[in-house]
Amino acid sequence: MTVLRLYVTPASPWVRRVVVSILELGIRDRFDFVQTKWPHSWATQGVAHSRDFTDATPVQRIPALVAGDLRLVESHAICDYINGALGGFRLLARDGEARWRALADISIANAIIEAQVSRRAELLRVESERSSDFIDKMRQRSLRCFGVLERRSADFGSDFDLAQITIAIACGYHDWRYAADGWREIAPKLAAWFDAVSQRPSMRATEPAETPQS
Ligand SMILES: N[C@@H](CCC(=O)N[C@@H](CS)C(=O)NCC(=O)O)C(=O)O
Repeated sequence: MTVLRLYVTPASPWVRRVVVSILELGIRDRFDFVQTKWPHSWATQGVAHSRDFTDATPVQRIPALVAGDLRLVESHAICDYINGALGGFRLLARDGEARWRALADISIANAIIEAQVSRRAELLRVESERSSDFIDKMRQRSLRCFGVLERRSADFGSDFDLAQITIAIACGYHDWRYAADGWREIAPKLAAWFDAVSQRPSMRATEPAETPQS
């Protein structure tokens, strides 16, 4: 059986959606997780990475997956692969209406995560180079999307599928880095749903933590 090598860090919401998917599918033993290190300068500068990481991903971002001679260098491709090749399509329908509906929610949650990570990179710049306009744009985007997910949450089913996983990770990252934005006040039903799913073993095992810098 091929061991799959996944490059990770606990601070990354993109990594977390992959790891939660793996844990939810009960296939952790198929993977070797490789912890990566990132000085805060990653936000604006190239980082000196190990040879094996650079071989795994020319993009030099995480998550990255090596599965034999296959290399997948972004979280959605990795989740799609895990779901189809190893998970019997249990987290995301193979095709049809259920897939399109899930992708609609995933694309909103992904937009929140993109805004969160872009904002984080901006905040890591030296203060004199930071754009408060850009930070505010990312904040507004996140909050607008949380507002839409609040309305969607009334229709959430009981399956913790890839759409729900990605939404939960967006909520968790906002609590971790940007709680002062007040997303919970904008989306109280979503927050209550998130508090419940946060108790799942997969979510508890992947709570965000800072990345080792060296
Ligand atoms: N769209 C990509 C985004 C991956 C991403 O931005 N990862 C961040 C960590 S949260 C990263 O590796 N950043 C390092 C860099 O941009 O140099 C995905 O879904 O995997």
